[in-house]
Amino acid sequence: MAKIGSIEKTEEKVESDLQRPNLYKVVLNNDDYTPMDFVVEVLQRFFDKNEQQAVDIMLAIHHKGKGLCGVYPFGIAETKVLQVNQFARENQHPLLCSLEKE
Ligand code: NFA
Repeated sequence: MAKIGSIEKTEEKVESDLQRPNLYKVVLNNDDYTPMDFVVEVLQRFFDKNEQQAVDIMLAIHHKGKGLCGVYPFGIAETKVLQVNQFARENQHPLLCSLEKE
């Protein structure tokens, strides 16, 4: 058993942690009020999508309720969620960005 901080882990778990960082899905959720153009802008600005990719993802969210924007290690995923939700609030839109464990 290896001890990291105060948490005990098996050697196998320590190895797998090193090989594969903990990945999180960043998703956008549909709502009835955020303009489609604003969602497309968010996808281009924060998730490096081109216009066609952004439109496709926005329409998938609009029709299915939510959609995958990207998969990132925890720290980056958390930052994207905070930045997108702040940007939406600054522009008075209810758009919600959230995290899901991979
Ligand atoms: N459903 C929103 C509309 O009809 C558009 C939207 C798409 C909002 C994706 C949030 C996410 N204006």
